[in-house]
Amino acid sequence: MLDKSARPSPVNVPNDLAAHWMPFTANRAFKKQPRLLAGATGMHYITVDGRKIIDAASGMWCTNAGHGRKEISSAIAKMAETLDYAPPFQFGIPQAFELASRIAELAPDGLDHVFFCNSGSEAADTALKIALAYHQLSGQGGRTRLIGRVRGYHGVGFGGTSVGGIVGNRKIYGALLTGVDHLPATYDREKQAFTKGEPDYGAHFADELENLVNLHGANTIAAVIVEPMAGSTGVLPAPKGYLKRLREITQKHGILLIFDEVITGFGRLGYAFAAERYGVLPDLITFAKGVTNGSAPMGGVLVRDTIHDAFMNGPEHAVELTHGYTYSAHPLACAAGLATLDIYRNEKLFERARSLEPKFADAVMTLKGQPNVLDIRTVGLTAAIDLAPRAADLVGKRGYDAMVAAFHDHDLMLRIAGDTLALTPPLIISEDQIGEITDKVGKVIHAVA
Ligand code: PXG
Repeated sequence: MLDKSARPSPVNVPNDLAAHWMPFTANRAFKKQPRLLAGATGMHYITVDGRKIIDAASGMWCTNAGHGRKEISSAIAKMAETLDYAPPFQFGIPQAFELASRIAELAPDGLDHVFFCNSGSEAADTALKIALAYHQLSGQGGRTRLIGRVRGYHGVGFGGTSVGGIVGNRKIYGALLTGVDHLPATYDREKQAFTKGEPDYGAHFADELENLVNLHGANTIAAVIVEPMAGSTGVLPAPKGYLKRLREITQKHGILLIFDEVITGFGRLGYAFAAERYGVLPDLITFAKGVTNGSAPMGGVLVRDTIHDAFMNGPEHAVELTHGYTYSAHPLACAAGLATLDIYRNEKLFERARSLEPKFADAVMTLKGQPNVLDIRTVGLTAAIDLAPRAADLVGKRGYDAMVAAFHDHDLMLRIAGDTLALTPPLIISEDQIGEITDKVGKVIHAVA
């Protein structure tokens, strides 16, 4: 039963945590020892008890320009006062068109159209649906299979969950979509451990697509979706040449290639999109998170001209794509997005990430040799440290303990994926702060040894 009686409580501290069923959270453990945040500025969060916590996670891979950016909050406030909501179906706002053009300008040539939604999950499902619809319109309606990858994460919609390859996220949800298959993961610790950047070993993992084509028939496969760097599953950079090979094979067989850049978009790997870093042109790119610096929910799909144009037929009064959301291109998110892109451009944050990459990689690699460290991977301004599980039946416990110790005892915010610690700081990070985070992570690793 919820206790709804009024009780005096300190500012910002709720007196009952029961009602909020928290997402992707160990609810019972959290509610016994909460990690409550009250504010944020620059590289730091402020906890409800007034502690300053350095953010090594960009919130959740979102705040690439750092926290509390006044340019963004004022743009949101101004828009909220001017235009609270506008229907995105059959009506539009100038800011949506401007933002779409600005994003398309940042994307590789040829990806010139943007379909807006509100999250990475919606972006992944939207991209899969566009791929299916495109084939249907092109007289290839038999292409209905979708291929994801083991250890891939594409959000929590039924489409994204189905093509996703993280067992724990799938196994309690039944059959999911039919006609889905998966490429193998690109990680082999024996061959790749302690690599900075893209591993030399592993381009051949893309060849497995040929086997899936042989098994199912190319004319049944609509699309392949992969993250250029698998983030949620613990930072797995694409092996050298892997994405190019995937592009060659998909192209050869008329299969669309979707890059899920929800994490890698907007500077994380030193470029606007990872597609640019790897010199590979996919057919669709999904994005979210960094597009608004996390300040308002927004996601979207960048679509290649040829695909978009295939829809622009039929009677002009008719809807071309029967898909969209009440909050697609929401005014507040559009305002936030425009202000965010100004900051990225004016402060050259993507270039900054690129120039900091070697220093960041060197710093994090100094943790090699610390207790229980099995592997360290780095790419762009992102790194992961695999710790050994506490025991076979306690997988994830050491990682969880590390996150808790970091927050309560070391004023550090980390992300975890099982026993892997993920570091993905805002791109405004200073070299001193890289050192500070690395020192703190070292202490945390010792604390959970
Ligand atoms: N695709 C990718 C590649 C993602 O990383 C999503 C889709 C889904 O986005 P939404 O906005 O629906 O959550 C994501 C989300 C982590 C972590 O700690 C990563 C994500 C979300 C939460 C935590 O690694 N990625």
